[in-house]
Amino acid sequence: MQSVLALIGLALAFSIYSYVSKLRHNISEAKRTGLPYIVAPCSPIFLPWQMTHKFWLPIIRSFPKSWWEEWLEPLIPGFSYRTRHERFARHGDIFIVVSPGMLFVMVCNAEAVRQITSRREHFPKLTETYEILRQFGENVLTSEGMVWRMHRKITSASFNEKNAAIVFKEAIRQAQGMLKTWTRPTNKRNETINSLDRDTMRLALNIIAYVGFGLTLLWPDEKLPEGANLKFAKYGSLEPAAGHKLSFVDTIATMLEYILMLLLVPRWVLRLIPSKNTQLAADSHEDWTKYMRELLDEKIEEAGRGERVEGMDLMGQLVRSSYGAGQKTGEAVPKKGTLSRQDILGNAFIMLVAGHETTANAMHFILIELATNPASQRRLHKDIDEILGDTDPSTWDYDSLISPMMASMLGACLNETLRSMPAVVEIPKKVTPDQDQVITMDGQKHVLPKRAMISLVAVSVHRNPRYWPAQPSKIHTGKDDINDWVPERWFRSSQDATNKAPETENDRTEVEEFGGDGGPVTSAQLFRPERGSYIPFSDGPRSCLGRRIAQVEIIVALAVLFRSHSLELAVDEWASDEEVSGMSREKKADVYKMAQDSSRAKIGRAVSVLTLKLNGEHVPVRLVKRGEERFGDWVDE
Ligand code: HEM
Ligand SMILES: *[C@@H]1O[C@H](CO)[C@@H](O)[C@H](O)[C@H]1NC(C)=O
Ligand SMILES: *[C@@H]1O[C@H](CO)[C@@H](O)[C@H](O)[C@H]1NC(C)=O
Ligand SMILES: CC(=O)N[C@H]1CO[C@H](CO)[C@@H](O)[C@@H]1O
Repeated sequence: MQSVLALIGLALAFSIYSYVSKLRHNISEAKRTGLPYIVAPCSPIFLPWQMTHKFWLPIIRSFPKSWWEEWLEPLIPGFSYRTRHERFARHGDIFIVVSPGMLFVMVCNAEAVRQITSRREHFPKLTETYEILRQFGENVLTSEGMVWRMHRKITSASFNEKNAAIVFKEAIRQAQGMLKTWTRPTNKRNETINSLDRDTMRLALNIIAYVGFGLTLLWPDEKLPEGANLKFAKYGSLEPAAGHKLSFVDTIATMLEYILMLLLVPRWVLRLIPSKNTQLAADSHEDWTKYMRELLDEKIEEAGRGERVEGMDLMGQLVRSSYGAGQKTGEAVPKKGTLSRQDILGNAFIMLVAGHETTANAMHFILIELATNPASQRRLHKDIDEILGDTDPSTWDYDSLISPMMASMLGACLNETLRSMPAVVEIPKKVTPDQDQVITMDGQKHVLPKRAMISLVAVSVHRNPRYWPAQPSKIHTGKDDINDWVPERWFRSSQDATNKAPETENDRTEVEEFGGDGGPVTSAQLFRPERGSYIPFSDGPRSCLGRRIAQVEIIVALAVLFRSHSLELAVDEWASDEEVSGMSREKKADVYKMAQDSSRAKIGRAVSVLTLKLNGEHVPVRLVKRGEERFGDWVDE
């Protein structure tokens, strides 16, 4: 008995010794960097902590504040969106969270961001955080090194201006589909829309299915447009195809809805749990795998026959670059040194994950913010009228319109939403495992020790007053507007901004070499954030491949909606339609103010689950024809 106790005591003493000595070692490593640091009992990404923190928080907080005040906040999941720029204002543009397990470097400095994103080999992606996304196959998002180079080279070929123009057309069609479901004659007029989140998800899904697979998906009641590829009609159908439990659309939508469950829990475990949700999740996964195999086989056959579908069709392009025509006519054979079958499936899946929720959430937030900020919406209307007049969307021409649209309120609303609510709130990187790396900040050199983890905190660098000139807030008296949604800031001339660092020739060629460039628009009157201070799509060779596509589809959808309509916050919670129509302007403004406050509070409570989104809440809105607004045409004048 005594010897068991002695053994336990020894083991305990040893773990304390080991814990303390690891911590001391890492503290001395942190000192070596010359950067500010805080010491914490574990790292912010320590999984057991992340999973159990809710249990510990009240216990920790019951101790004197001075014991935990310094380190606790950055350890609580959701820290960066919740605290904006506060912690960096306190510790500095970069600070390190030191724990026995690792150095975790939080970065909110444009100069450092530029170096870390451009030196890909020195600061590789922290691919471990994406491990769960690899189970459908190796792909461009989750790989590193030579494998990544090959994937990036082959996938980026599709992301060009020609395809952006094709997506422009499809986005018009899809946005019109969404508008129709909102204005159907069967809908009661002046009806509150409670489904913005679902509808923007559907919009993004329909567009990404087109981008990824060349498929034309429909809105309820819609018919296939002329010239659509009938062979693929089974995927566009709202009924399950033969041998499937779900329709293709439902398969994807369901799978994406349960994505975390599917990625974390093995399928056979899901099958054992007798709940509707787990069974549905497992079904969607099974159906997805089947649909994808069938689609891939069809595309390989097509490639063998030398055919191709019209449209963007990323998967078809991957197949064509990986399979050549065989000896027999119509036979497709794999090419050496290209993507395998599994690789193609992996990339197809990752394009959906990377391009669906990100775009949908951006669109969702833009719509809510426009309804919450009627003055900005009026300016948007004005810009749309100037650029597009009352031309029919089907006549809109990508080449002549995309630049003026991007440089108008359409682009400003998008840019501002991705500034304040970036889909990816923190971009994970690390220092090479075998060598320390030096970065320069404000003329000082800092050694970042090998194996340190890095987080480029997008949401905080987007609110760093050093890079974002602010004006007095119109919403919160006595504060500046850096935390407000103000698309107009994109029209403040860059001359006002200090520290303007021109991008170097080097940066340019790197982006072009790897594809995914944002296009040529520049204009002297626009605010241009310093490079590295605005990273919703990350930057450098590993920046977002779909950036141009995402920008195009979002501003086109906005143009289609707002050329003819206004979006207002619904005020049902505070007053009925009858009450509103009997109100004085002052009373109406008060009611709207309550809806605005409520909407802003919900946005403030957004959480990041894979991407940043509303936390199970929704903001009800009303779509009205322009000229029939109850509030939108005068509130906040
Ligand atoms: C508003 C919409 C979008 C946002 C905010 C966004 C943001 C990002 C960010 C921040 C990254 C870097 C992630 C990291 O380094 O860890 C990224 C990578 C990527 N994105 Fe997007 N994205 C959007 C839309 C899209 C779309 C529509 C597609 C595809 C059609 C796409 C495809 C990709 C791919 C393939 C990568 C990986 C690139 C690589 O690692 O080489 N994204 N995106
Ligand atoms: C928004 O950002 C894009 C680049 O990402 C730029 O081309 C466009 O001009 C910006 N729009 C405005 C109004 O600043
Ligand atoms: C909808 O609201 C507008 C603006 O208040 C009003 O003019 C119109 O009559 C309403 N339509 C119906 C059907 O209630
Ligand atoms: C950056 C760094 O030095 N991190 C180290 C902190 O301590 C642990 C445990 O000793 C090491 O594994 C890390 O490499």
